[in-house]
Amino acid sequence: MDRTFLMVKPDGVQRGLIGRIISRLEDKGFKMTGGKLVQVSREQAQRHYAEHVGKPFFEELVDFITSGPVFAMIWEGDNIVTLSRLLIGKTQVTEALPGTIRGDFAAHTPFNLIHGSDSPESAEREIANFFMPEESVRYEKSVATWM
Ligand code: IDP
Repeated sequence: MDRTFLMVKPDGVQRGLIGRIISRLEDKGFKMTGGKLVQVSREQAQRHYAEHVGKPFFEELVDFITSGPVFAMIWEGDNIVTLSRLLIGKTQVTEALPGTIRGDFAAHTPFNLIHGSDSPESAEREIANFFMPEESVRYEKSVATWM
């Protein structure tokens, strides 16, 4: 089963959107297999956003992600990396379409509410940065054959 790392960013936690964001993923039929509130350290944030080191917004991004708790999650589903990014919407809020999480709830970049891995390889790297192996739970959903 494909899996990905999703994280409600500090703006989403502060705005009380954890539940509504989780609902979007549950509505699609995906399965959460790990989840917790985390106060991200600067080192952990720098590892998470290593691909953006040197970009003009990097320090601002690390400041943002460490500014309050995030809700870190592992989710499973067929093609979940691609499909969850479609649900999330484009990075820039001016391009995020209505109907997507960012399109419906975010109005300022970088405050775009949620992170989603961009490849299965990134997902595994990001999961390892946030979760111990025993923190993810294996279980079956009885509706899985219908979705
Ligand atoms: P993604 O979150 O849609 O995968 P990335 O390009 O990986 O997008 O960027 C990571 C995060 O960095 C974005 O979600 C956003 O919060 C922030 N960011 C990206 N581009 C900019 C920018 O041009 N200015 C400020 N922040 C940005």
